Amino acid sequence: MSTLDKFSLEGKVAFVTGAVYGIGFAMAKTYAEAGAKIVFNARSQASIDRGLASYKEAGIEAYGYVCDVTDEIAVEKLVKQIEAEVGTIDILVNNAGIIKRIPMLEMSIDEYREVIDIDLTAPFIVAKAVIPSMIAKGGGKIINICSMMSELGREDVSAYASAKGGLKMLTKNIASEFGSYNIQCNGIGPGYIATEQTAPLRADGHPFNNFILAKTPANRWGTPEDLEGPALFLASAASDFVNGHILYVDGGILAYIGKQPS
Ligand code: NAP
Ligand code: GCO
Repeated sequence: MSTLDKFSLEGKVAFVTGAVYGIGFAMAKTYAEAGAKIVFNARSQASIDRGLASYKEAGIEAYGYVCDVTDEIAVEKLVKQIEAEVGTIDILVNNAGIIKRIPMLEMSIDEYREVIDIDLTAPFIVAKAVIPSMIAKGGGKIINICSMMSELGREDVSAYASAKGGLKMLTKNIASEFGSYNIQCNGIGPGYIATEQTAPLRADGHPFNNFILAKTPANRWGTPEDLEGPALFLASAASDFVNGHILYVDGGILAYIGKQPS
């Protein structure tokens, strides 16, 4: 197989959770361009319909299912439904996620638990449902969407940072426990990406906007498209000996102390 052929996903089934828009949609679109069948889920039929329309507009015939990733029974049923209707899942991307920006002393335990449930427990639930068939098939790829907050803290994101830090270690543990079954589990750690999730931080004149530009050597917010190449690499045979790695796609944020005062 030539090196470029290793990036092909022909004949593969890719399940990208929460891939209605944003980062997940960009990754799924790339996987489709590489030949994969695309499966995604969301919490409402309205979101599914929105996603299906977007995929259709991009010329992609995706499969969308209503399923809350925190519901273990529903996830187990969904995986069996996908296997029956689409095929065994070769590539799982745990993309679905939320953030709550609340000062820790003001955050309720229910708010904390909601973030942990979606951003950390759900990737465990979905991976646990998918791995047995990957083992039976002879291997697979699992990609967990981590964050700058897998490495760094900041005010008001205690639940999110706890979840994304844990997701980094869940990634390494899945890599350790299932590497012998030819399953590679890696993470992608996006920097600050312009999506609906970060829209509040990019509002006109929001001080955080200038803060992030000063913390990013690339001096710009990332776009979901910046994640397409790294996502294809980790989903393809090109990364068959990469396992337990968190690939940060951050424009250099983690390497940079920040723009020095002029
Ligand atoms: P987004 O635009 O807010 O999209 C999040 C997606 O997740 C939506 O489609 C949402 O669908 C879905 N979702 C949320 N909770 C769900 C649940 N319980 N069950 C099923 N689907 C659920 O987010 P994004 O910015 O693209 O981020 C995607 C991932 O990247 C997240 O894990 C996020 O933490 C991570 N990330 C984002 C950035 C960034 O700067 N944007 C940086 C690093 C990491 P519905 O709400 O319609 O159900
Ligand atoms: C925030 C942002 C970040 C990004 C991302 C950075 O409030 O700090 O939402 O958390 O979403 O996770 O990698």
